[in-house]
Formats: sequence, structure tokens, C-alpha cells
Amino acid sequence: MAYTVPDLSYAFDALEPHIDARTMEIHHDKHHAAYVANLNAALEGTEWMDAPIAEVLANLDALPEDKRMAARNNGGGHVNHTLFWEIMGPDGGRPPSGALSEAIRSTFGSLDELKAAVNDAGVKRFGSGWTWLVWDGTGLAVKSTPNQDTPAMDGETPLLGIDVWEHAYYLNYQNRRPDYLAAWWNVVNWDAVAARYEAAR
Ligand code: MN3
Repeated sequence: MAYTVPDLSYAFDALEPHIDARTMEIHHDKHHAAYVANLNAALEGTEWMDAPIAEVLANLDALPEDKRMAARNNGGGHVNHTLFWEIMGPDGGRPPSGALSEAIRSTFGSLDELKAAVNDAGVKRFGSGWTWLVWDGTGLAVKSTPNQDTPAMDGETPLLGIDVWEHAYYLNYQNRRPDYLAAWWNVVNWDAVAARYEAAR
């Protein structure tokens, strides 16, 4: 079965004023859809076309060489955006609770220090990419990746990721990536992040 773009569980305008409806619509219906279409085209006719996308990304070296870069960029784009939609929501911004909250405090000092580290990694990511909170196998860590690379390529489990490609924020924030990153925390769905943390550790 070909890969498909998952439906959003909220309306395009549900994240306003922090992320505007037009940006969400283009981002989901055009950008994510293009990654999925290109991924399907790249894997068409190979033994990988029905594989879970995580398996494809973990075995890029096993793909035909002429498919590898397309699978990496578009497969990464598919998994990264699927996560991105899930960890945002209209009732976002409430602080995390429970084990994740404690892990954040013990690792980073406070929630504000975690946010500062994620934002800093996102601002410093030159060009297009993502900034992440990951489970690295033993604890929490912050990192960024270029293009559509996913931390899963490094054996890490992404818990929270913010898209810092210009298409994620340009209509509303133009060149002000730091303002977008600061506002993004108003739409984070910590319950979804906590669920990923529980599954990963
Ligand atoms: Mn994007």
C-alpha cells in the first residue's frame, strides 16, 4: 500500500494566532503531500514500497543507489511531518506533567531551559532543517538535523520536533525564525510528547 498523508486531528485555523491557517493548509496539503507523492514514486517497483517507513529509513544503504536520496529526503519528510502534526494541538502550551516533566527538570534544569536549548538549536540550524528533543537511548537530549533527516537515522527516538524550514513560518514571520520558535511553544501538545516518551524509554 502506498504511503498517505494522515489527516490533521484539528482544523487548519486551530493553531492561530501562533501558526496561521494558510500556512497549515499549504504545509499539510502541499508540502507533506509532495513528500508522500515523491516517496511513493521513489519506492514504486522496489521491494520497499510496502515497508513501514521507519524500516526504509533504517535501511537506506540497502535501497537501489538511485532511489536512496529520494527515499531519505521524502521518507524523512513524511515521518517528520507526521510527528509534527501529532505533537501540536489547539489546547497546547500547558506544561508537561509526570515522568517527562521530571526528566526535563533533571536533564535541563527547567522547562524554560529546555525551550531555550531547542530554540537555540533551531536558530543555529543553517538553511532548512529541524530542531529536536530526543530520547537518545539513555536520556533526553536536544539536537538539530539538516533537511528532512530524522534523529531515527542516528538511532534516537524523536519526541518533539519543530520544523524550521521557511515554509513552516514564512507567511506569518518572514525572516523572524526566533519569533516563530518562541511562539511555537503555545501550540505544543505535551500529552502527545509524553506518550512518545513513555513508549521510548
Ligand atoms: Mn515542513
